[in-house]
Amino acid sequence: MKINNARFIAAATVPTSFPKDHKPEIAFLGRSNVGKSSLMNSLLGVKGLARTSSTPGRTQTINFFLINEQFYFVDLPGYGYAKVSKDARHEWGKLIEKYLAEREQLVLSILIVDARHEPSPLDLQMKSWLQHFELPYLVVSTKVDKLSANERRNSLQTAKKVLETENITQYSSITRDGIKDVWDVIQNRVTAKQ
Ligand SMILES: Nc1nc2c(ncn2[C@@H]2O[C@H](COP(=O)(O)OP(=O)(O)O)[C@@H](O)[C@H]2O)c(=O)[nH]1
Ligand SMILES: [Mg+2]
Repeated sequence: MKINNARFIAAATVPTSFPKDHKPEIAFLGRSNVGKSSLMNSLLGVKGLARTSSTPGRTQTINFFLINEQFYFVDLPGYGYAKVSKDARHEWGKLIEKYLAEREQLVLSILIVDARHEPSPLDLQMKSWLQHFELPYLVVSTKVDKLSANERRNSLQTAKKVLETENITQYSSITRDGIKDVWDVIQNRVTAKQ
């Protein structure tokens, strides 16, 4: 897809601040530091739109980026950050749950996992959740540039087994390996909605 325009629209802490123009939304979720911002930036071919950072857990807002005036990338706060208080985690859960369960214009959820590690129980829980709500999803296993060809094969096999899904694309935000597959899925879902 040719990106003509990508811009930040809103950082929301409550559903009333979500955009109201009913454009299709693609949500990105995954544990803190998994490479979520890097995935979004590399898909768009920009640097620094969705902020990348080495201090995980900083983003506690739902951030909306409008792409080509047509659809949104939605950056959900990363989960599983140990230093966040129990209360903050609870608030996080409620906001995300509300977004995923009730957002009508959500056409695709992209769950990001780290190709170097076995997906965690929280990752599996997120995937089960998406399935439970019958939300179309794609798992993107990122950072494959760090793996050898053999490790890549094993990583994919393990991720499929642990997450109990075939719906996984391997990716690298550095080499942009897998970018066509991810965009194909996004584009299909965006057009399906229109
Ligand atoms: N080698 C490599 N590093 C990556 C990749 N994606 C993200 N990173 C690094 O992982 C760290 C966390 O990335 P970030 O996008 O901020 O993660 P987020 O917290 O999930 O948004 C940063 O140091 C990135 O440079 C990738 O595909 N390959
Ligand atoms: Mg981020």
